[in-house]
Amino acid sequence: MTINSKWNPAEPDLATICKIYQDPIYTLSQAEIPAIIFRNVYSPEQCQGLIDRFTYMGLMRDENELNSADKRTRIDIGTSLGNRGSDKSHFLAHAEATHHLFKFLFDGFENPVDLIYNSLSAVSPGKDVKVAREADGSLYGPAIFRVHYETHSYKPHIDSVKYREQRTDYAVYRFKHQFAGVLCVQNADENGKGTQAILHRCLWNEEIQPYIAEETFDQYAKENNIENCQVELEQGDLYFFNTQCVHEVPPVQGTRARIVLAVFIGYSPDDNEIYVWS
Ligand SMILES: O=C(O)CCC(=O)C(=O)O
Ligand SMILES: [Fe+2]
Repeated sequence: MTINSKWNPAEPDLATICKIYQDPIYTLSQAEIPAIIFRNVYSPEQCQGLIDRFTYMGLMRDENELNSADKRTRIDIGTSLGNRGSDKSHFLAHAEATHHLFKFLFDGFENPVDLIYNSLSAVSPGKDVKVAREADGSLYGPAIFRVHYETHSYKPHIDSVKYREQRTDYAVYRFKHQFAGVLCVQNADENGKGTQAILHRCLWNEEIQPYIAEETFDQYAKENNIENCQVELEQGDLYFFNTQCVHEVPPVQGTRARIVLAVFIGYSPDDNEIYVWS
């Protein structure tokens, strides 16, 4: 660990972040900071309005409904490359349907997907931020709502179309770095602190892979004094992090779902395009 380098996120707003970092997204690609956090960029009233709409439309399970026959601990609204990418034509058709849905899904609200793209643009000087696409123009899903119910967790992992999924047949494979953007639409556990992500100051490499595979990363991190950063989010906060840093989200507790709007992001310092997908 380098001396004098506490691993703190860049926050809370664009003006402050840009005063300190000339090229915030580059700084994030080097894992010099754990995250870029925009506080309070989407109002809690609008978050609640969207949740009500999704529930009435049957897009997510009503959390107040006890003993539902639906036992899924995660429900997606959108198109996941991770889950659907093995069948490319089906993935792209599903993504096209998501684009249609998202054309009207936010009517009457500020468009939260645009908010993520605009925020990303603002911290990425000189880059053109666009929905990920194949050479023929077909688009990936633009963003995804993930509704996580009680017990759902993400164990320590990384996300990488390059190093983990090896999606050589997708255009996003070209990027050197991958990030995630996550807007907190609802925190779990209304009385407690919610279920908050933990980012480890540890970029993935072959040597740490066994600890991830064997689910002993937490012990490895302790033994090696690996710093971490728990990103305490409130409803309406947005954060970006480097998904090549090992990260995790502890299990959701209680009946309130943890709901996020999430994207993945492909970036190379010498590429003027940034691709965003889900
Ligand atoms: O929900 C989050 O805050 C992060 C989830 C995650 O690990 C991911 O998007 O890959
Ligand atoms: Fe992840």
